Amino acid sequence: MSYTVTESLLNDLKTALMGRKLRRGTDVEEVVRTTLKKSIYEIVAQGAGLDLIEAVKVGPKPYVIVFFGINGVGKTTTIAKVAYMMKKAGLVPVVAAADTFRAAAQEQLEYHCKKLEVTLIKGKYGSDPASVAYSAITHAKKVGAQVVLVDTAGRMNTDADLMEELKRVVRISKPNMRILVLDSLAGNDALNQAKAFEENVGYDGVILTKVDADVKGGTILSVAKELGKPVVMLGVGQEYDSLVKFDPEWFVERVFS
Ligand SMILES: Nc1nc2c(ncn2[C@@H]2O[C@H](COP(=O)(O)OP(=O)(O)OP(=O)(O)O)[C@@H](O)[C@H]2O)c(=O)[nH]1
Ligand SMILES: [Mg+2]
Repeated sequence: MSYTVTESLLNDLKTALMGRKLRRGTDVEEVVRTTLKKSIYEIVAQGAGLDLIEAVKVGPKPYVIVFFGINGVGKTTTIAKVAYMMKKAGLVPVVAAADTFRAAAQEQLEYHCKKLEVTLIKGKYGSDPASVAYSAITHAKKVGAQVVLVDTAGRMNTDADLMEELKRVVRISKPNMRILVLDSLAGNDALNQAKAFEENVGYDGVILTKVDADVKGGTILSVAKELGKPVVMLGVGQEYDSLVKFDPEWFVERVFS
């Protein structure tokens, strides 16, 4: 976890414990643990609560969600999981393969969409990703689909050209929600990534992936404390159903388990 989080937890502990009188026989370790749990809960709970399905249900139709982040964090896999979740909730999604950049990106989405029986709108390799997103939105309007999920190419936070391209995708597709996908294994670099995407396009919430591999979840703690944006969902595996709503209580239990 980041230095700021560490410092804040230490301060909380000091404030809560220093000078406090404990009865003889009290389990001191237990008192420290309970205090620490409370501090961690407060950090992660402030960012929780945004519900994607609810947002789509009450939002404009079609509700457009754009997903972006650096290379390999799990954007495409997450979109497949979100499409699965939307379908299960009785909503009709359309997926836009607006990653026209990486070889086989379109095929990867095609594979998922076929399995999930979800409409995929593609463009030619190297074609304008913004126009792919636009076509998907037009298609969703035509067929009355409630939600459009826009996949974008992975881009390093330092790549100015690709950031410009992403700005264009966002400008043209006018998303109702912009999701930054972060890899929970990125540690504190996730914060640098978030800063760059915030400066360039802005985002409304975060999905953290590979939480099944992230032993204790320090990245989640740093992200919740320092970004001031909701952690919407967590990717906890490679299956379609391994996307869960972020639950602060579950997180605290996990840290201490
Ligand atoms: N264990 C685990 N693996 C995941 C999770 N999410 C994604 N992955 C894996 O991470 C790898 C990259 O996933 P992609 O969805 O292709 O990532 P991407 O961000 O679309 O990658 P680019 O489009 O190349 O930038 C794949 O092997 C996924 O199966 C997760 O929650 N848990
Ligand atoms: Mg991808």
